[in-house]
Amino acid sequence: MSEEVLNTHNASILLSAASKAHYPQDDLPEVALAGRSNVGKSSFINTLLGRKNLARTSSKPGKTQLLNFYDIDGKLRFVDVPGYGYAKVSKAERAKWGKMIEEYLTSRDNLRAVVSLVDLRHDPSADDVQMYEFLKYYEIPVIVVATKADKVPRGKWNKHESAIKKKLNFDSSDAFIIFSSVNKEGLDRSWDIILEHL
Ligand SMILES: Nc1nc2c(ncn2[C@@H]2O[C@H](COP(=O)(O)OP(=O)(O)OP(=O)(O)O)[C@@H](O)[C@H]2O)c(=O)[nH]1
Ligand SMILES: [Mg+2]
Repeated sequence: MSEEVLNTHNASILLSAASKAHYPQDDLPEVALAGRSNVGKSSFINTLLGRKNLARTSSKPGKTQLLNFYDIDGKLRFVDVPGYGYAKVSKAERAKWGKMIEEYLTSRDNLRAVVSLVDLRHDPSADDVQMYEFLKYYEIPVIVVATKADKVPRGKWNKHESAIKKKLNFDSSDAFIIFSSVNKEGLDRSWDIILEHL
């Protein structure tokens, strides 16, 4: 599939689901977005779809509570996953979150790849490392997107990229994309790599 056959602006929220029984029942390919709360998952979706606020973004973390399925031109779906690592979440809620995301990632046949978002400015958190290891363990194709690149001077990108890769024990056969929702750095490459996975 290429961007020529995919009208990326023809996108809408399809449904929100907490468990398998509520997932869409067809075999369209899905790409899920995972990452720390506030890292920019919803902004990434909006940027790729050229929309301002289709996926709800917030400066308050922990806003996305369910798996949100977005339909793109009836051909592909993005699945916005609630962010992890938000401190003000109870133990019980965290456990519920863990079950929800694990169920989706380990059982969903539609899943083609996970975009694992990290913040280009910082070393990955323990949760980031755990998520990457989880995806590798289950052999789920992963695309690492280092976001908020507009906040790091271009001359320091390489240094930050190396630090992130080292901490993740990054597999050099995975894609690594430097991205910004503010200036659209990495937008074309993100689409190219996502479409390669379908
Ligand atoms: N400067 C800059 N800010 C960004 C970028 N991406 C996201 N943000 C900001 O970061 C905040 C969080 O973005 P969201 O897209 O809501 O993050 P999220 O990962 O979906 O957060 P949760 O839904 O809580 O897990 C918002 O204030 C965004 O405007 C980026 O590339 N550059
Ligand atoms: Mg979000």
